[in-house]
Amino acid sequence: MIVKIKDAQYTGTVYDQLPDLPEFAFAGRSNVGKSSLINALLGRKALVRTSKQPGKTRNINYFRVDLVDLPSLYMVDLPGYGYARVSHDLKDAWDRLASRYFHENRNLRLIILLVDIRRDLKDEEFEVLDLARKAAIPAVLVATKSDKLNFGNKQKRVSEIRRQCAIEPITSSVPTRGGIDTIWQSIMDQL
Ligand SMILES: Nc1nc2c(ncn2[C@@H]2O[C@H](COP(=O)(O)OP(=O)(O)O)[C@@H](O)[C@H]2O)c(=O)[nH]1
Ligand SMILES: [Mg+2]
Repeated sequence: MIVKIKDAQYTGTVYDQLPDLPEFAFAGRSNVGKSSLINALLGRKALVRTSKQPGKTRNINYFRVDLVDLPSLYMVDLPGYGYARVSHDLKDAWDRLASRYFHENRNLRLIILLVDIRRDLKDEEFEVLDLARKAAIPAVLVATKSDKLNFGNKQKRVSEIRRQCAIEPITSSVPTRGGIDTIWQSIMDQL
């Protein structure tokens, strides 16, 4: 690991009065691996609750991270979108929450958008990229679960994703810790 973590803890939601710190937000559809990736970045097994608990992840959750010799920051777990049957109400609620979060937040330094390496980008991903662009927030794209593909297929999917959005994705894998250092580097570049 290229950074040393002093402490990492859940500190509350977007509705709590939290001290101002730089924020790094993780976005992506449900089950893409957001919580697992945050845990892997923090070297924790289960600080962030993983797997399908839709009710638990509707809020914007803040995890405070204290680093050795670097400023403290928040990793922000945005609610997953794209449930199998998204109701319009749920989609509208997500759009409002996300749009306010992106536009009314001076501490937001970077959007880390996750997409499953096996899936194509859909409207929701383009919406997130668009929100980031309009709010002038830098964004990186992470293609998750790369351990699910062999080398050749991984290359194919990476170029397909790059073609779809003109962004070079960072491939990640929680079990092999692939991509973790590169994602930390993108965070430190904006810290
Ligand atoms: N093989 C593999 N499985 C992963 C990876 N990341 C997450 N998962 C699994 O995908 C499922 C959803 O992960 P979770 O982190 O809860 O997704 P979230 O809904 O985006 O927060 C869980 O069963 C994880 O164990 C990965 O890099 N590789
Ligand atoms: Mg989650």
